[in-house]
Amino acid sequence: MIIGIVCYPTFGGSGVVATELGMELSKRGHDVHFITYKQPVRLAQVSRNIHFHEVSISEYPLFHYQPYELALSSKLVNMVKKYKIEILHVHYAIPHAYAGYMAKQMLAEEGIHIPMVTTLHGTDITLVGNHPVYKPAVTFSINQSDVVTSVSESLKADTLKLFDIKKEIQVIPNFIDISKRRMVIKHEQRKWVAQDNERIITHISNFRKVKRTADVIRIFYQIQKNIDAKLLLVGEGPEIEPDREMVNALGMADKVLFMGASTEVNKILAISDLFLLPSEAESFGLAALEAMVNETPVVSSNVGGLPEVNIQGVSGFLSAVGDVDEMAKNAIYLLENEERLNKFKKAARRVSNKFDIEKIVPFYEEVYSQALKKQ
Ligand code: GMT
Repeated sequence: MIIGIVCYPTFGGSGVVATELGMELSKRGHDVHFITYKQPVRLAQVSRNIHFHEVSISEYPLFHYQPYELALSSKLVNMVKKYKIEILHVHYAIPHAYAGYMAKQMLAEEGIHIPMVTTLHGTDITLVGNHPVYKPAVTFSINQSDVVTSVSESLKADTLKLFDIKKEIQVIPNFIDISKRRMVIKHEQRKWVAQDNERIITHISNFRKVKRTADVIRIFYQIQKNIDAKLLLVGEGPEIEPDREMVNALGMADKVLFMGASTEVNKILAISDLFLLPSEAESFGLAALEAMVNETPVVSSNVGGLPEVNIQGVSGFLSAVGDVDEMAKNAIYLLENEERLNKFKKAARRVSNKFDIEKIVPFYEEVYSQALKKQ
């Protein structure tokens, strides 16, 4: 198949999933065209059957807001015609499903009928899409998609609750390439950030309010009072500066490392003993899955799709949002006993097997076939 993938090219989970999916599809013999405003960060390199087409916007002083949707839908029309793309797969409803629908309509005028698959990722539904400013356009573009998928059962339920959806929503969970992530360098690398006697606790996110990174720091504050430990904070976002101030105010500057937006996520997770994800909302929690595949158990909140990924008492523990005391207690319980920690590490890895890329990507291929049949 010749597949056009539209996504955000940044470090966010939806862009990561779209990029990993495209790379796997290309390995499986499909021709994949990424159409977005920048080369996706996880797209290692373009190859014979992976292509990247940049959507550029011509700035004009009259516009307070540059019309990205217009540029994207025009680019989609041109790329579909030029490369004979057979199917469009848009990740994140806003504005991709809307731009995809416009492209479909323009192409139909020329007798080209192309199906569109929309994958809902989370904030496009629960935080942004649900806002009255966007809601009618989001509802419309989901209903106009030929196939709609969501990354968890929980997100499907939220979508049906929040929007008037007439389409069936198929759940295809996020995935991970299990074969790529068997790191054997754990002990060598951990020396760079921690002493042998220290546990390494990690949090990775885009440091937005929804991630409750202040809770990460509060949990760690309690942990380090009981256990020698370092906290690695990986990522960038609006909460970084307030978080830095909080760390300093709590006198933990020498125990907390701000690592920035790293491309070495797997190496960092491979040396970690525990992953913290106390989010306010999380449709899936790809970062938790990435931790688990690296044998890092997870202490998280119990919102959204997290209970579908992090299994209570097996791969880690889940608590109510904001219950910092319970999360800290669970973290200490895991970290204080070597044998117990190792048991959870192995179990985390075992649970992650269920989400192996090789098991999940065929579901997308199946969805593409369904969508093509609908034309
Ligand atoms: O987590 C974020 O804020 C980024 C966001 C995105 O769209 O890139 O992540 C969402 O999609 C990820 C991939 O499907 C999910 O793993 C995240 O749980 C989801 N984030 C939220 O629901 C807050």
